[in-house]
Amino acid sequence: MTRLKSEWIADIGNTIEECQEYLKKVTGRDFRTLVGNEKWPDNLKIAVIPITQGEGIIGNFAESVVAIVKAMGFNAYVTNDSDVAGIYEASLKNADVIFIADDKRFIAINMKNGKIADNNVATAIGYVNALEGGADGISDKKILLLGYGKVGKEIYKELISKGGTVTVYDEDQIKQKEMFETGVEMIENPNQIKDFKYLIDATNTGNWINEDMINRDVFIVSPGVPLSLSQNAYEKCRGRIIHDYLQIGVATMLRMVV
Ligand code: 2YG
Repeated sequence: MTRLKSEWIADIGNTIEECQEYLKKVTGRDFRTLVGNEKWPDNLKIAVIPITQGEGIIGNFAESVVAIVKAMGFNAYVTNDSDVAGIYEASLKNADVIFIADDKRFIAINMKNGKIADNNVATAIGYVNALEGGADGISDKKILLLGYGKVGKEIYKELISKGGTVTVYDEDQIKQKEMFETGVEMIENPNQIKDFKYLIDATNTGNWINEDMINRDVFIVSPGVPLSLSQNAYEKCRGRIIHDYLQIGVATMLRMVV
């Protein structure tokens, strides 16, 4: 799981509205409707608590989570205190949901009903739903999943549950062996990537896909950070690519706990 860099998320706060508009344009869904149309509570108080454990606080992280939740129409703030004191502060202020992340886990906890959402699972669910919206359904589509790590495996489960026909590409020989033994359809040659119109990229190596490696009509959703596409490949896919560092995962975490 990739540790975010402060500079990757520095602009989330001031581009969150345009990000949501782009998501709506490309998938027909916004942060509230990305994963189903269940009703949302009228008002929610959300606290984000900075956590100093391990490698410590990432600049812009808590503020970005607040910006995303505010763009969904809810009241959100970063606690003055960090860590346990911050959790206590949030409870004194009657927070309905708290977001906390250490070096190993990023979770949301509903303080009222005890529900917990993990960012890996939420990111997988959110991105599969973004693909479903952008591709206008999954069950009749051939999809290539790039990367069979923590998030990739969650995405694979979600795609299969939605009736998708999934092929996986992962360069790691151990993962290839695991996929072979568990009957996961796979390709081993990256030159076959361009045979697929629908891609989910869950790899965490940046800048390894150039424009002649992808299908000219590709629709790609990319939870993997940093982005695998080269700059010109990314430009070529404008309007047919969904990629962010936090937004879809955070929106889905909130959906999962309320
Ligand atoms: O509170 C803080 O500022 C830090 N303790 C946050 C640390 C987060 C570490 N985890 C990551 O950077 C990513 N796994 C978060 C999720 C990336 C999007 N999938």
